[in-house]
Amino acid sequence: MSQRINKEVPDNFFSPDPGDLVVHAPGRINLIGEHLDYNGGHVLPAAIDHQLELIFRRNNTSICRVYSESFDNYTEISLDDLSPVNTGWENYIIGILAQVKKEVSVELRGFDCLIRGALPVGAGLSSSAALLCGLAKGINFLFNLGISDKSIILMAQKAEQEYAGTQCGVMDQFAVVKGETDALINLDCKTLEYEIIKAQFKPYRLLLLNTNVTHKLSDSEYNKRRQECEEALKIINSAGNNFSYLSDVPLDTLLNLKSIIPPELQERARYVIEENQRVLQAVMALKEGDLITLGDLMYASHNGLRDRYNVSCAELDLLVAHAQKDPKVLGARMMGGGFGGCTINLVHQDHMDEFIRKISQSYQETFDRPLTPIAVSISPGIRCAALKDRT
Ligand code: GAF
Repeated sequence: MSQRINKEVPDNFFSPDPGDLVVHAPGRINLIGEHLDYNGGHVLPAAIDHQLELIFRRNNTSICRVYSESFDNYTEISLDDLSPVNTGWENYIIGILAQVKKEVSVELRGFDCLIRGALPVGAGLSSSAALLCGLAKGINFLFNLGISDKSIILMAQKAEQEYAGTQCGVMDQFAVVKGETDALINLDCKTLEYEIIKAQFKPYRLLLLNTNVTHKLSDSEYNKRRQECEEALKIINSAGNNFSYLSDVPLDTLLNLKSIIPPELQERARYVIEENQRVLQAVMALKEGDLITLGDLMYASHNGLRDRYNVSCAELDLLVAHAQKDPKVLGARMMGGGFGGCTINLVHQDHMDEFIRKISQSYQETFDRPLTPIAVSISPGIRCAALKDRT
């Protein structure tokens, strides 16, 4: 077990000065294409203007000292012992340090890191990918390690899988690192090839609605869904097929094999195959400026996640149903792993306030819980700079 040496922030913990390295690590949205990354499908994420700020300084020891101001969490981790611990936050940090250590041939040295700003945890905005990629990018920059973006993305994914226990795909890390201003990433998760698509939503805007129901993916059904998909693929291939990913299976093939696939697995597979088609249609709709079709695809995506993939919940369903009745909202769906978190909505810019007012009231009355609206702009992925030069 790794030793947690200290709980209190020590007096000699650094106060940032203009020469320090600052890394901005954003959260992400996903317009459509949920649970497709680990099924080799296409996804359509983007980085957003809500972010963590990580400030780094070398400390010339073999200890990494990390303090999150917003959560008032402090930890010290020895680079000589990177075995997992019981608490979540530290495990992320240990996990990415272990990945970086494995990746580079030089000896890794210690640093101090102050984390400011916050992304809501469990809201489906990928706060963990922002933290992991932000740390990896910062360490890479601080020690001039020459690690490529692609390796950073894959290392952050591995850290989450091995140290936090979520068998996640690659979408979140990719969006956090590769996001561009006002653009969506049409990412093929099988090859990691991607296309940048201009996000032209005017006069509509993206609005997230946070249910404030917090999921913890590793505790939830997320890993189970991944296993179910692997199981469905195995059965399909046992009938003489040789597909590498579930998203490659034609719908007809699935339907013809109904008699050998348990009903629940059929539903999971059907969702994956249909959602992948929806992403490709959404890409076309975006390129043609057809926001009505895009919105319809978002609603269809939500229905699939609710009825076939079973990862929605009453709170998310109410929000999407409410949006669907409103003619000034073109599309809405749950976003991310599910079981809580946010919906993503495409709302007319002149109607934002009224929509938020009415849906918040209905949400509060039904669940006795506040709804948190988060208007988002699509922003660049991770940036590193000296604190004095930050934008
Ligand atoms: C979470 C995971 F981390 C992603 O990899 C992805 O599977 C997503 O849920 C669902 O699309 O954010």
